[in-house]
Amino acid sequence: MAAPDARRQFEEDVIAGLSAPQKFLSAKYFYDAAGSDLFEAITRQPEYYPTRTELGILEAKGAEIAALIPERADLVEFGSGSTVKVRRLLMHLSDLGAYVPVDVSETFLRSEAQALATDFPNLTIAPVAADFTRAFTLPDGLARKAVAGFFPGSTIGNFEPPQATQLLAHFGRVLGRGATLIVGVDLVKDKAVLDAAYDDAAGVTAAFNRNLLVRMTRELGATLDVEGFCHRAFFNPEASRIEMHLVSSRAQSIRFGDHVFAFAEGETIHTENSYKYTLEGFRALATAAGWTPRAVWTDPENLFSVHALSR
Ligand code: AVJ
Repeated sequence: MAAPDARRQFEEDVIAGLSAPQKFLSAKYFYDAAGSDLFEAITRQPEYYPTRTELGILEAKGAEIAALIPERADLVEFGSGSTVKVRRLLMHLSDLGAYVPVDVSETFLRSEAQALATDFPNLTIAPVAADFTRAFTLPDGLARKAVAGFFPGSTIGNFEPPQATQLLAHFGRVLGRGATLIVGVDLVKDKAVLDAAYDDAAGVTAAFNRNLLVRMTRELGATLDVEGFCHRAFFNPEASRIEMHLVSSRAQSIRFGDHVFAFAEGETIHTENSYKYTLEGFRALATAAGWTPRAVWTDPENLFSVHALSR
């Protein structure tokens, strides 16, 4: 993390999170360079079904999904990251106005846009470096004949349901009247399948979770024992979410600067929630956010869903 503002923000959030009765950290801190690589590795684990299942849906139903995006529309992708998924739509959208990837990582945005330009030479690409959860404006010069949004990956699952509603309403304001929104949403399923997806046998998700501790030592100069915490992930059916925690295997403390955060044996840092929806549950959430559910596609096993909404 280069920017001093970003470092200070991380420090403030660590202090606030480790001072709470139930210690917690925001899942957004998983994604430094090492964490992003670990996430890519998670998506290749046999137990982690979401990425390959969503890609399968986009592969099989891409033409149908693209048919709901109006001609000459500008397509805005929120938190674009890699362009693997949007390519499954772009191949069916020869008359797009512009593709507008929105991502906080400016370097990644540039390199991905470059690669996409090579493969889709007729596509207008207008990247925006911004945090998609905050107010931002679409680039000048878009035709805006119609506007569509794309939000794959079940990233929506990282938000508490009221915040997820607010986020979809925010996308509505960014995209404007008459917009279409395509959202990927992970589904409630057998607990054993969910638990395994977030606790793979190879230990990649465990390393991803522990990377938060590694970041604290490297970026904040924290003194802590990374090996003194273990990974715990489980589906909480009452809250309909996967919870990830770092569990202290003994009484110990994390220190940096003048701060000392004491842990009892078994005490946890809650590091992530990943909400799982039913089809009806997600439609209700979208409706509360001012969208009208139009269509939904799932895989044959009903593991994952892709929703088309309009407003
Ligand atoms: C990127 C938020 C969709 O919740 O499945 C994967 C993150 N965490 N394994 C998810 C994650 C642990 C992932 N999302």
